[in-house]
Amino acid sequence: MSTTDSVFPKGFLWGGATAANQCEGAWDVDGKGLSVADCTTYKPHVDKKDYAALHGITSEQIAEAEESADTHMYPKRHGIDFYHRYKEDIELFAEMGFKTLRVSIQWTRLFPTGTEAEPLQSGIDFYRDLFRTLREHDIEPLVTLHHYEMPLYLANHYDGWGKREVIDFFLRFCEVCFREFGEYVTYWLTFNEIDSVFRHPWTTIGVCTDRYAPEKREELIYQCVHNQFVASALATKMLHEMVPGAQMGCMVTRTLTYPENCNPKNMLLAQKTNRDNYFYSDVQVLGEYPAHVLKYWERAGIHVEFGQGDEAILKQYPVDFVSFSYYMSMVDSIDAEQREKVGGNLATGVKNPYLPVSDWGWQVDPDGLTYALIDMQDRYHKPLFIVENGLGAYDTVNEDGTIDDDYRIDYFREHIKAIGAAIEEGVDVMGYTPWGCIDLVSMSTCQMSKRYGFVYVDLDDDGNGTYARSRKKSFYWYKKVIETNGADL
Ligand code: BGP
Repeated sequence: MSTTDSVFPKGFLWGGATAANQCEGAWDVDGKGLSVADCTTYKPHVDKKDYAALHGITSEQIAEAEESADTHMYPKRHGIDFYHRYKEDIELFAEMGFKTLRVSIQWTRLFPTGTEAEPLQSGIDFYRDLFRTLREHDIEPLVTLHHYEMPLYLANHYDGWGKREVIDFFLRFCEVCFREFGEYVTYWLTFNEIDSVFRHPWTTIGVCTDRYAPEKREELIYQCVHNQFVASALATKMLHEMVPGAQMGCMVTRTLTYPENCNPKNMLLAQKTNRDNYFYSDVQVLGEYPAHVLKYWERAGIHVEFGQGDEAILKQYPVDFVSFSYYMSMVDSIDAEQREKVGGNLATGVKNPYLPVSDWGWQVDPDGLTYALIDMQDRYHKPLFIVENGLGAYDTVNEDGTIDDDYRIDYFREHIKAIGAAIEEGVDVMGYTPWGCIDLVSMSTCQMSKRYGFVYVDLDDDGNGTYARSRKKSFYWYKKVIETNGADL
């Protein structure tokens, strides 16, 4: 098969996605400060108390982590040591033919507490070299500015993203990024999965829910989100001013929800869930709050502080493109109580009888990706970028060191076909970066054994292993997919 048989546009950005806090390791070197990610747990299956910390860490635990930052409070501290091995890893990505690599910048490598007036040179040097190396391999960096990596200091002293000052701290960080890395980076993303705030308030916005009275929590979370919306718009403005030609995208989780059946009550329920999911991209793309959210705040007595001119800022500086993660679809039912559930570690819901589930209970649904793409195109009329998708699975290493991950190949084949189907319907898709293209530490479970990669990393859940990299069967398969621009699946 040749590229001429492909439905994918020329220049389609095939690649892979990572996040710094899940792969870099080197959590305390060269002056780096602690981030919220450094204070979740490494071994949730061993220590239940720590596992609870993932969903709202207590202030005592934070204090403990700040002082000692040792033993059980360090999930992603070691990562896969990408910080020291990125050159070797980029060689492997280049061998697969990657056109792009999604990485993130740890705020705490540049500003250890987030509040310093000047950035650390060590952080600048590291990321400059990372981006330069990518460019030397003809790999376009796709850079997330904020991927669950808020400085711990800000989380502790500013109610996470709750205080307005955090916007200025973030913009100072952005300014350094655009100035220092702008010559290498064209595509930027502001906040990873900005809609995850209620699922993981600690991870996303540094809000330790235990600290606040229940009736205040929701209001605070919305305040954080609003501050992030404003920060996102101002970062977009700044990027356009500082780096001509560069583009900013938002990043949301697209969790498509189906009604259980054609009962109009279920239709309404699913519509509400989908609308709530769209809220975050609606504001960043359309530049205004949807009426249903404002109405809800009114009903619930939620008061969110808007700065003077915030509405105009949101309207004037929408993002250039829409990026999203897509892993699964969900089902809504008014009879949910009586239905069988799928117990994902990220989201739980009613089981869809038509879909298989992954080892972690995520419902695998390639057609849902076609649906999501078409739906988003109709809603936003902007280019779309799938910046996360993939199958977390247990891999087995054969005696000769090979890994036959045919299940992963099957997963990707079906999802790439699904993207092709949307393209044939006229959807403008910029690229596709499967999540965890090299095995890395899981965000939700902090396990290494939940593997997504084309590249295997010899490391187990307890941190044992050589860190050696090896090519899985899917590595060769994906290489061929890229070579033929998606024609040979
Ligand atoms: C997304 C996050 C990633 C990533 C991925 C897979 O929600 O943006 O950081 O980890 O999910 O999730 P997990 O690692 O929990 O399997």
